[in-house]
Amino acid sequence: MKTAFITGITGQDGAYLAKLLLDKGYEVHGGVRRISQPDRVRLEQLGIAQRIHFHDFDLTEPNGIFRVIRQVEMDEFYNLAAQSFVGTSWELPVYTAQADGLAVVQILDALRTLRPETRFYQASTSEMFGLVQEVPQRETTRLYPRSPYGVAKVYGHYITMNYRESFNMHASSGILFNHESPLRGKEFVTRKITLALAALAHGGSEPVVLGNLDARRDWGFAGDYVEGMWRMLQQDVADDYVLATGVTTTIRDFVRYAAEALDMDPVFDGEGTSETATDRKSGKKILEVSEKFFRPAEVDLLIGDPAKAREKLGWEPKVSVGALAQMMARADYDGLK
Ligand code: NAP
Ligand code: F7E
Repeated sequence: MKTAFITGITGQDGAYLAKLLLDKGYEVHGGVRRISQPDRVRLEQLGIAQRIHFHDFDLTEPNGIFRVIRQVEMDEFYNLAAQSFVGTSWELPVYTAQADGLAVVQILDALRTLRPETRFYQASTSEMFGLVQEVPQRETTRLYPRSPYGVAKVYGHYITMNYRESFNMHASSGILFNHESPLRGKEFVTRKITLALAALAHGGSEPVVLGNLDARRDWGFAGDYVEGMWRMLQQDVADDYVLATGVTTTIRDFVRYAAEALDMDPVFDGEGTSETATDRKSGKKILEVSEKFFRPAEVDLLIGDPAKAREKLGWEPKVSVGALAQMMARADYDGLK
């Protein structure tokens, strides 16, 4: 039986990855930070909370990182914990740099010292491409991050490569494009949309208020992406891989897909902050735009090329963006019943 340690196990990806590894027969350990009201709701929703060995863990505490790596006899270490919300990274830039950048080298260095044979996964991101220098984006595309989050993740990405090359560690970095699910945090745009539209479908009257509707994202299903993370650590040689669908969609079209899944017929009207959407069937306003949700610097277009992952890992995304919007909208509709 293999043993895995997952940081960020209470998050969206941590929950799906823990489930995948338990299903494969792993012993799963997870790092959780101290908060006033422990919240393991995603792990409970997947019915696995009781099967996980929890450890106190905070990305900003180097001594704790060292201690947990000494204590747990692990074969694989998945570093999924992060300050993962791009918008907040402008408000908490130093904390974001510590959690998403410096903590990565603290983990790698503890592994190098205590358990150099452990296989390591770093949660890198398409946000590193930012102002994209190539379309579609692949492993070799030049990085141009556009937020403190993206900048911090670039450090985590390069230090993972550096420890692999310097110390021959089995350290891989997954450059994952946006991936969503019914377990997605409520502040991310897809879940914000599906929750608000589900409430409207239940008779509510509050439209969803969004920022830039023209941004494009390459959205996949989180359940598919954690399978790719695991496959990276099963390779003989560590490497970096893009996981993406190769399809890009505007925020506006995601609203359209989610609304249609809830039997609405959205009609968009106006431009910029005056744009709205109305459901033709009920006559209700379902969307407004506010300056408040625009970012100081935007990532306008993301579209990934997952050819290397397909070829080397045999990885394929299985859920289209339309099916994803439908899955999330229906889950929120049922959840609000
Ligand atoms: P998420 O749902 O926001 O989960 C983040 C996890 O990190 C949570 O378990 C959170 O704990 C934990 N965490 C945050 N700060 C911490 C700290 N200081 N110490 C210890 N744990 C801390 O994120 P996700 O969507 O699952 O993403 C997983 C990883 O992939 C992140 O590194 C993210 O940046 C990266 N990523 C995500 C995507 C995506 O589209 N989802 C794409 C590319 C890369 P709490 O539960 O206590 O908050
Ligand atoms: O924004 C636009 C916003 O917050 C997507 C994280 O998992 O994926 C995620 O980062 C787009 C942006 O995700 C609203 O301006 C419009 O263009 O859902 P998001 P993100 O910033 O792409 C990457 C790959 C990660 O690594 C991150 O950890 O949607 N947008 N209106 C809005 N976004 C939000 N959140 N809220 C709005 O009202």
